[in-house]
Amino acid sequence: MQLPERFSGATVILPAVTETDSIAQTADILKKTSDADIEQVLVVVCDRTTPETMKRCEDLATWFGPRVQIHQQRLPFLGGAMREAFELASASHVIMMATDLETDPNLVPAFIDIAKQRPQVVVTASRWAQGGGFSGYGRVRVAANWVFQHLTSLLYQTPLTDATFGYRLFPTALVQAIDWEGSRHEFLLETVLKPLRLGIEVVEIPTYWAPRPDGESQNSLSTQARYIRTLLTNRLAPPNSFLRISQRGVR
Ligand SMILES: Nc1nc2c(ncn2[C@@H]2O[C@H](COP(=O)(O)OP(=O)(O)OP(=O)(O)O)[C@@H](O)[C@H]2O)c(=O)[nH]1
Ligand SMILES: [Mg+2]
Repeated sequence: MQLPERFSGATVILPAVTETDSIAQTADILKKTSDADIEQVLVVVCDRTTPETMKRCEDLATWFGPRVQIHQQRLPFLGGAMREAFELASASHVIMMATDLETDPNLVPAFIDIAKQRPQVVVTASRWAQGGGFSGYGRVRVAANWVFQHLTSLLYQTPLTDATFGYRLFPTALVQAIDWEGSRHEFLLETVLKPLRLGIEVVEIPTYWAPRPDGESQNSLSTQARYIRTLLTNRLAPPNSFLRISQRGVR
């Protein structure tokens, strides 16, 4: 795997199912804060994407012109969407985020600043880092999240504080070298566990989480139960098995 020597541009991945106004707000912020650094805007839609959301996705060309690519996913669920987007990414770095404003687009310049200084690291947003936090997440959910984060730190021997939040920047070569497995939201967890076990440095930046202003979450309790399996299997398997066969032995 040949990690990039420098940051030359970002592919921003925007998955969408039921979002409307938040797509336009995301685009506004991205354009205002990071226009010059965005090389590709990869929108991923599925058969559950509503006609109104689809229309809002098509409108993204108003902000980004030919940089926008709308991809109809073939693999199901959020993991499938992200895995296909990773394959299509063409910039040196890729930013995995959402269109529901839960991944604060104002943070994109901070991700990119780190990538410019340290092009080979993964950058991840943390709600538990000093300066971050939650509002409206629910006390039980925050408590369960805290327990899960501490279990992850213990099992993976890492000081990172937020393994489940799917707002990250990666070198594109890294995500294209890994043989990803997760199909639903547990994929978000997998995207930090596999790089960690491969010995890739992961840097955290704090973020504040607030619930989405429109549309519906696609995450469910049964999906969240899959996180445990992801946590254990990625701890037990040998790291070399995480790489595509063509990448093994060439690190
Ligand atoms: N293309 C596509 N996008 C998806 C799919 N599932 C979720 N998304 C999008 O991915 C982003 C995050 O999904 P959410 O369902 O809000 O999940 P979450 O915010 O991680 O989880 P919660 O905090 O539990 O709501 C949103 O922009 C969704 O529209 C999917 O199957 N396909
Ligand atoms: Mg969400």
